[in-house]
Amino acid sequence: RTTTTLAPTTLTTSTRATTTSNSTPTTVAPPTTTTTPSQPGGTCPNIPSGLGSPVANQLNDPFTFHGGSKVTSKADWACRQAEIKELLERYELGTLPPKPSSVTASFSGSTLSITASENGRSISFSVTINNRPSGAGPHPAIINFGGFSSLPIPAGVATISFNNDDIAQQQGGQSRGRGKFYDLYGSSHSAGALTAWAWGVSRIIDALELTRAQTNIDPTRIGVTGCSRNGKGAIVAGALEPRIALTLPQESGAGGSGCWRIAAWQKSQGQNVQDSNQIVQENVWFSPNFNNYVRNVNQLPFDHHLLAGLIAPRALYVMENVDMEWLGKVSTYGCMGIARKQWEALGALNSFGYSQVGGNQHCSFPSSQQGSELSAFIGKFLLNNPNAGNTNIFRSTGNHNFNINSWSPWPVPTLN
Ligand code: MCU
Repeated sequence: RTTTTLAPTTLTTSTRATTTSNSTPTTVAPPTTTTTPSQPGGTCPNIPSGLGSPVANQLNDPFTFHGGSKVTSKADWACRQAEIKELLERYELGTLPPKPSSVTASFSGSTLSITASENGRSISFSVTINNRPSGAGPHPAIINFGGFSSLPIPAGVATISFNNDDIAQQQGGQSRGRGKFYDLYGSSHSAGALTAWAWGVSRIIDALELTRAQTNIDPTRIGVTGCSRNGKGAIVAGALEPRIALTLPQESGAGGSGCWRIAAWQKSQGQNVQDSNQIVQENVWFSPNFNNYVRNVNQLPFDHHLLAGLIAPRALYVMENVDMEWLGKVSTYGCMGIARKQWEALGALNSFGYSQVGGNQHCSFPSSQQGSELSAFIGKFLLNNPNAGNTNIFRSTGNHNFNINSWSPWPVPTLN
């Protein structure tokens, strides 16, 4: 048996997880600390320790703090986002370290080289910037997890190939604690691969800020995308890194745009859907701390509608595949249909898109999502074209037996 103690923001003791595809995941004791989110200028309520009351057959209320008080303003919303981020790190994702004490970068040819140092250790990695537009600039760019994307990215937008597996491996249970993130922070760090990758995305943006004059890339107009497991990476990066202007997860499914509770419900209806129990045995995307909660997700003080809500009111366009039951076709539809209410509360529905179509192979891009959807999001949020088209999208070609409103019975305030 292993134990973990969480100090306010650091993991002081932990062990490497030993999950393999056929074994029961290692569990660790739940943290018991109370912390206050650091929200500059805000008077955020303390986050109570403990999980709170279970939430069943509905998703957690985004507009009620963990301690019970209500979210009534945009300032409160910033506090609630800091709280949700803390809770997600504590129970599911693991700790996201702050910016390292030193980050340096250089740009040569098309290679952006990045070195991050902390506590006497340092790591280096590089990304490739392709299709840099000619012309005055600075130009926007999209970071591609895995270095490849089937999305049709228009001229005028550079692409940045990010080898996320170099930062944190994802080859099943034996990948736990492996990759450059863990070389820097130690192999027993609480972060799962998704959090480690988000940290890597943040360092890419740090590097773009440092090399503006050389790259001619505008670090305030950065998009992020990835498909499937790397789509989970894209949505988590968008959630944890507020400098990302446009988040484009493609077929991320369970552990991405899907909600744990809705996947569990789908499973109870006999559907072959990936759920929390299975996902922690398949790979190391999450913190070992999450293993404590995967058998009873109703006790979590969040679900992935709140992960998405960390992006609100920034732009999010979620692409899903209605033919793939394993991804959680009902779960992503319901989870994002409910997530959308956070953009509604902020008066920002023009920054939210969910589109679920079919007929395409997993991770190949269906043309029906291009002209009026993806192009509109890229045009408006990366190319600064306010007339790029409608970006208030919620659609599925499926006919789901799922009641969004009964799963979100709480009122949606107007936040000013
Ligand atoms: C949808 O993302 C994953 C999924 O979570 C896994 O269960 C499956 O094995 O692989 C998918 C994927 O990344 O496909 C490329």
